[in-house]
Parts: sequence; C-alpha cells; structure tokens
Amino acid sequence: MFNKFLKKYKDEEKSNENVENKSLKDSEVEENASIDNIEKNREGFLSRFKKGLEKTKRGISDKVDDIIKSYQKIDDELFEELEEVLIMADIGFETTERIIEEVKDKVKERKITDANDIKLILKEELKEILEDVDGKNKLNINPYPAILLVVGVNGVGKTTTIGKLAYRFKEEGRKVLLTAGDTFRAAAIEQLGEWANRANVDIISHSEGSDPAAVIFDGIQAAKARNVDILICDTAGRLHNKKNLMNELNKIFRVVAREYPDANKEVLLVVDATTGQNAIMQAKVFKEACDITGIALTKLDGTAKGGVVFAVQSELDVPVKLVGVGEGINDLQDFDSEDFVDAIFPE
Ligand SMILES: Nc1nc2c(ncn2[C@@H]2O[C@H](COP(=O)(O)OP(=O)(O)OP(=O)(O)O)[C@@H](O)[C@H]2O)c(=O)[nH]1
Ligand SMILES: [Mg+2]
Repeated sequence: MFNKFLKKYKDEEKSNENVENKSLKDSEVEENASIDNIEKNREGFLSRFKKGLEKTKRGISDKVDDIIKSYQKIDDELFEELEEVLIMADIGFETTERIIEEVKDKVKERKITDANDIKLILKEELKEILEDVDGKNKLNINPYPAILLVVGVNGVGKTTTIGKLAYRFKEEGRKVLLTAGDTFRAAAIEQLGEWANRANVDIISHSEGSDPAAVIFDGIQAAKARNVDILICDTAGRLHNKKNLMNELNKIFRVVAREYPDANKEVLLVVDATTGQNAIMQAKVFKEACDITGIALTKLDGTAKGGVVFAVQSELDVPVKLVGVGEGINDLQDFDSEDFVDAIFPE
C-alpha cells in the first residue's frame, strides 16, 4: 500500500515538473516536503527491516548462492541441498517440500538449464506462498472502534508489541487505550505502564492477582466513555496448562462479545521467531483455544531462522500481520510479503 502512495506522490511530482517556470506556492513546498518525508520514512523503514532480517538473509540467500555456485548443471543433488537450506531456515518440512516440487516443475516447464536461474524461481515461489490475498495480512481495525487482544506464551514479546503498536497508532493520530490484562505479576502491569508512558497513551489496570476479564471489562467501559479508537489488551502468558489457558481466554472473549459487540476484533497471537518450529506448536495450541485472527512474529532480528514465517503462514492458515525486528519502539512493521522476500533474497 505504501508503494501505491509513493507512486501517486511521484506521479504528481512528475506532472509538476512538466509545467515550465511554475513557481512553487507554499502549499506545494509543503507537499514536496511531505514527499521527502514519505520517501525518508520508507527508506528508514526498509533499512531497519533489512538490518533486522540480515541473519535470515545469510541463512537462506547466501547459502543458496553458495550451492548454486558449486553446481554447473541442475540435478537431484542440487535440489536436495536447496531443500536442506530451507529446512535449516525453519521453513518447515511440509512447506519446503511444496516449494521444491513447484521449483522442479517450473524448471522443467521453462526448460531451464542454468543453475543461476533457479534463484529467481525460488524467489517467485516464496512470494507466492506469502501472497497477501484480499489484504488478509492487514490488521482488522477499521472502522473504529477496534479491540486488539494480544495473546501468547510468556516471554514472546506481547507487552513490547503492544507498546510499539500503541506508539504507532498514537503517531497516526488515533486515540489509544491499553488494558493490563496480565494480572499474574505486578511487574507485568508496571511494564505495560512504562510503555503507556513512552507512547503517551492511557492505561486501565487493576492490582496483581485480580480477574483479567474484570480488567478488560473496565477497559471496554473506559474505551466507550472516552471514545477510544483502539483498545489494546495485554494478557498473561504464564498459564500453567492448556485448560487454564482456555478457561481464561474464553472468559475474556465472552466479556468482549457481550460488552463490545460493535468493535472490530483482532486476536493477535504473538510468537517468538527464535523458537522456530516451537512457534508453530504454540500457534496450534492457541488456535484450539480461541479464534486467532493474526500473528505477530517477534525477534526476527535475533535469528537466522526467519523462514518460520513461511511455515506459519502456509501450515496454520493464519496470516502473519506484524513482524518485530528489534526492541526499539519503531521496530515493529506491518508484514509485507514482497518486502520480506526481497529483504531475505536481495537478488
Ligand atoms: N530483539 C528483539 N527483542 C524483542 C522483540 N520483541 C520483544 N523483544 C524482547 O523480548 C523480551 C520479552 O518481551 P515481553 O514483551 O516482556 O514479552 P511478554 O510476552 O509480554 O512476556 P510475559 O509478560 O512474561 O508473558 C523483552 O526483553 C523484549 O525487549 C523483537 O522484535 N526483537
Ligand atoms: Mg508481558
């Protein structure tokens, strides 16, 4: 979507250049400044994104390059080595098999004999797997009001992701409210409070050990009374077993359905990319406990196994909507499949 905006602005810029001796009015100067800002933001965004994905790039693209260099002709051994690289990058067995079969078919179809051309086909396949059909990778928050329930096991980055999101929505001019639904530890409430301060948004919290559904109930009442656009609710990751988890989440979901029926709902499962295939297991458990509508994949900057994005999207049938590429407040990006594949496969 960003590309479309950029193109629109660039087209306008071009048509402006065609008018000879046209002096710039104040509004045009401002517009040009905003074009510069958009381009700068886009550049900053892409460079942070690329930097965050550097390890995954080395784990996939650089290794594929090495293999291709060592093979003159295309044979089964080459495909076996490619398969190994993809599995090592945590793309997952099933998804890797699918990709390799498709690549083999295309090589045959297009009568490709030069090993160098395989990379392009591989890139095509990776993009296809992540393709955003009907904008399903976009957060479901429009029209407002919206409620975002953020779930996931402990330590995956839920609270951090909420903080980053709050900051971003606030910067975009939205009215944001946070709810400290992780009442398991006092520190969790404090941590969310710190993020609320940083993002300069309000927070609703109760004391440690109180009922999470009751905090979320209060959050919803406050959101309605204050005309909040986006209410974001933290939840506890430290639940001892699946039954506890299901009970607690079900209770929260009942409150949301009853108290905020008109709000757009997004149930965001946060998973930690550095845990690789374990992230897939967690997602499967949560999918049984509640209707996950999207995944935020965090800590992609800390792993060479960012290939897990492909496994998540193709094996779970839940769209990846956000990716975390660092601990900073700006290190959360909307997931864009084109940008992602281009970052891990630059050529
Ligand atoms: N490098 C990196 N670190 C991250 C990212 N997202 C979160 N973290 C770090 O992961 C750690 C855990 O993050 P939290 O947000 O506290 O995780 P949580 O899921 O809320 O954890 P609990 O409240 O214990 O369930 C923190 O040190 C964060 O800074 C990311 O995208 N990249
Ligand atoms: Mg937390």
